Formats: sequence, structure tokens, C-alpha cells
Amino acid sequence: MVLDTQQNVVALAGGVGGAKLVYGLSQVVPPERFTVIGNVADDFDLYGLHISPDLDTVMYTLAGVANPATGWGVADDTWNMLDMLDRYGEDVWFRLGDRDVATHVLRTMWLNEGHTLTEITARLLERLGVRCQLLPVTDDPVHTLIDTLEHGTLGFQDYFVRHRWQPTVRRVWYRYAEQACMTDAVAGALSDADVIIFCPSNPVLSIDPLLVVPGVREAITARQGVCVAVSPFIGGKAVKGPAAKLMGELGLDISPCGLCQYYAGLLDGLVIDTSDQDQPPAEGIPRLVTQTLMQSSEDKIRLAGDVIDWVGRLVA
Ligand code: FO1
Repeated sequence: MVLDTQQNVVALAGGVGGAKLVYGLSQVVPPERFTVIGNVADDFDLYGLHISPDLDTVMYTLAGVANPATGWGVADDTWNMLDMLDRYGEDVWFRLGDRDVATHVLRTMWLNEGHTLTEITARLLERLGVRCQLLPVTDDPVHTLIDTLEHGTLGFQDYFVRHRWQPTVRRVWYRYAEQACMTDAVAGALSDADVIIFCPSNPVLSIDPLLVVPGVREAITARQGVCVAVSPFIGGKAVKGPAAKLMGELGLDISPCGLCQYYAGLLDGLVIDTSDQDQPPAEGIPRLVTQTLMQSSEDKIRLAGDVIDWVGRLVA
């Protein structure tokens, strides 16, 4: 059911929750009108390879090869490389599947040849047969760092994977963000966007690292079209991952009103789950109440259709 939309739709996404809505949107928006802006602040180097987990999660999802059990990594992957690294006595805390490694090998090789992450991502997508655009927000390094009570400052993957997001978070910050440049492709996509959608990704760990890149927030504020967020919370809880725990530790309110405050000045609308419909509305921000839990492909496509439909009525 591809909608006959003439609207350019841009989704801001990171992580597994965001990728689910990206999949739904890719099924209802024509590919030439659909662009995803992806987070690179989770990127890191391991075994000499450059790994871009959030870009890969979105890319594998769009290509239909994502591991359905985890949401990250490649379906039907094997772990021979990891087993051998284990045999060598390496601490294999970050699970890189054999097929997944092919992506990191190519990305690292092309980076070493001087190509940008934007060019490399486009090339990987093309080779996987994906027709919409996935744009890293910047080609420059930005690193999410987490100040924790128990372990001091941790890199993102140390916090998220090695420590399974259990440490108490004191502060989240984005190293090198001020020096990073939004790419021309991202600037163009945002200025041509009729609809900007903040996917139900972790606001602090996935959406903020996009908004802190100089120019991104300004481009969204200067939009011609509308900008809406899909809440990642259902009944006051995160569907998956650390969003509710982490935002609680930072003293942030995860109610619909709290989310509108968090994205203050950016939103024309908020999509919330039916279980949150009794929560007070945020003044001046229209909302769509619908089922936001995405378990099946049908759920993802239905939610994407609901959002696009509603946004169309917001514009009219
Ligand atoms: N997440 C985990 O919880 N454990 C892993 O071992 C792990 C490996 C991994 C390998 C490649 C990849 O692209 C992603 C991977 N992830 C893993 C997910 C990823 O680190 C996080 O989901 C994101 O960075 C958070 O958005």
C-alpha cells in the first residue's frame, strides 16, 4: 500500500525502535520521497573496523536482512569469527556476526580510501537494493559519552552493550558535536522536507545526537512543512532498552507533555499510544492516539500509514 503522496518525508531514526517505523514508512512512502537521517554517535572502532550500529540497523531493516530476533545484525548470521577471537582469549563482549563483519570490512576499506561515510552508506544501500536514502547526519566523528555513578565516563557501546545499560546515568554528552558539520545532503533533505518524523527512538541516545549537530535543529525550526514525533513510551515505559530508566535518572519527564517539552520548539504534533490517551495533552500540540506497539510487519506499516495520513490532515 504505497500512498500516493507527493510529500517528501524525512525520518530521524536511531536504534531498533526507530528502524521499525522506518520499515513501515518505507512501505507506504515512495522511495524517491523517503529519506532517513541516521545517528552516528554510537559508532566506534573494534578490531580495526569502523562500526556504525545505528546506520546498519536501519540499512539491514530496509534491505529486509535484519535479524528479526534482535533487530540489529544480519538474519541467519553465524559466529565463527567471534568463536575464534574467543579462542585467542579476546573478550568478545560485542557480538559481531560473520555476515555483519562484511559490512564493517567494506566500510573501513572505503573510509581508508578516502570516501565519506555518506558516500559509503549510499553505496552499501545501493548494493543491497535499497532505493530510499539513508544519510548519516554528519561525516565527522561525534561520540555519545555517558557519565555514570559506578564506572565514571563510559563510551556508548561500553554503557549499552558491555554494561547492559545498568549503570546509573549522571549525564549524557556528545563529544566533538560542536565541531561536526551537518552534511549538504542532510541540509538539502531537511529543507526539502514536507514532513519530518522523529521515530520512536531513544530521545537522549538516538535523536539528540542528531539535533546537536550544528545546523540540524535550525533546519528543522526553519521548516516549511510539519514535524511530528512518535513517542517511544507506552504506558510510561520504554518498549525496549534504557530510555525510561535513563531519562528517569536524568530527571526527565517521559509523559507526552514531558516529551513535548523535551522537543520544545520543534514539534507540530505528537503520536502517542492508546494506553496513554488519559495523559494530559501538551498545550498547542495536536496529538494522534493510536496503537504504537510494533511487533509484526503489519503493525509497522499500519502505524506508518496512520502517521502519514494524520500528518496529511495536519497540513491541510
Ligand atoms: N547490541 C547488544 O545489545 N549486544 C551486542 O552484542 C550488539 C552487537 C552489535 C553488532 C553490530 C551492530 O550493528 C549492532 C550491535 N548491537 C548490539 C546493537 C547496538 O550496539 C545498539 O542497538 C545500538 O548502538 C543502539 O542504538
